[in-house]
Amino acid sequence: MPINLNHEAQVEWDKYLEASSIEEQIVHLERFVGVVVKHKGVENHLRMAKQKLKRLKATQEKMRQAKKGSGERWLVPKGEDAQIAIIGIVNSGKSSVLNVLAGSDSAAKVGAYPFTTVKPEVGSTTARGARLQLVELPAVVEGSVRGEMSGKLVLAGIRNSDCVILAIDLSQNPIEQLELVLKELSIGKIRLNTNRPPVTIEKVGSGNIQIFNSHHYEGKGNDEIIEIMRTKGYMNVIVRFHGSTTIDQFFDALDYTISYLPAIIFGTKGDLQGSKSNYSILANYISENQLPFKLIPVSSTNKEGFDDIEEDIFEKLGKIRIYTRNNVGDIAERPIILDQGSTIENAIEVLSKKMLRFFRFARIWGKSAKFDGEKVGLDRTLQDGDVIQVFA
Ligand SMILES: Nc1nc2c(ncn2[C@@H]2O[C@H](COP(=O)(O)OP(=O)(O)OP(=O)(O)O)[C@@H](O)[C@H]2O)c(=O)[nH]1
Ligand SMILES: [Mg+2]
Repeated sequence: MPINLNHEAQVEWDKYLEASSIEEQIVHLERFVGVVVKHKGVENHLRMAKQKLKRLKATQEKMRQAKKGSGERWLVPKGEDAQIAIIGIVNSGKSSVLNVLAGSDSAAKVGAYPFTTVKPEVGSTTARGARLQLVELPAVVEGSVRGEMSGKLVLAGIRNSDCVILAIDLSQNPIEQLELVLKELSIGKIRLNTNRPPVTIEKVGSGNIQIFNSHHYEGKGNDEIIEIMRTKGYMNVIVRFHGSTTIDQFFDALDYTISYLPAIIFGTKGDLQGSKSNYSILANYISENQLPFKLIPVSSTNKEGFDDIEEDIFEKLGKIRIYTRNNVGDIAERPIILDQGSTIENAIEVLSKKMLRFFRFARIWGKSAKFDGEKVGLDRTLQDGDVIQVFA
């Protein structure tokens, strides 16, 4: 935390914390390093700032390379709090959505012809203080999973993300688009808005295959479970069912290569003719088939429907915001973003790994505090909006 900073340095530090892009962060950190008046009290802080600067520059370079995009550089390195993949069939309005969400931070080419985007396009935006890196991936097509139109790279790009925006063009048949994308993703081992199966598998030294709570299993019982596990090469394991599990879910539970990602559907081109009736058709289809998707109609051309979208994305991410407080009681404006269930230790890891070694205790305010300023250790679980002060 900033300690006894001279005014110019404090100003740059605050601007760094509020910056909404890597470029801005770098500018303010560089200025901070340039203007900070050095004394014993700021040594650690300065060292941390320099390390951050180095990391940011490395990330920036990687992003530059990814934008240039040779085959191997397709995976956009994560430089922000979360990476959001914008996906959909060809011409569904992905680049247009990216440009609206990222504003001047993106200049993805929009074209009336198919496959305008052939490499990932990157932009960024913020949601409740979290920095979101937006990555438009080239279109998902029939056969992506077999490698059509760089399909394998597209699917790898989706797996690399933390959340998916699926663009469905409301001026075209929406159900065909949804089915095509979900089919490719499903074969490509990507599950959207699907919980992991409620099964845990623990490898043990001996004892064959032991099964607990098999009454939750909706298949044919223990013999079938054992047979499936044997064919998958399992020897000595404890299998626990924590809730009702179908056979398909059981197969999924045994496959560690499946990715589970939160997702939102954008119904795009809401200003075009026929979009209203296609919206209803898609909404009905989603509810009749109990598909777990929120459907948001937007028009990139008219910039309509985007008002609450950052909120929706933040909600989907399952992240929490933690604010830090310095020794004079100032609370940082920009939160650090952590996964739900994170602890004080996880927060400090983000702030500075070194701080962990010299950790004494922390004080905490907010939902996780029994009372304001409660003294806690590294293992205290945090909740959204908590304020922490670290003593090291
Ligand atoms: N009327 C209208 N047209 C749109 C809207 N969004 C996109 N378009 C048009 O749809 C076409 C495709 O838009 P893009 O944003 O390039 O779509 P894309 O999914 O990125 O396309 P590819 O990268 O080629 O797969 C362009 O002609 C856009 O002008 C919208 O909200 N309203
Ligand atoms: Mg595009």
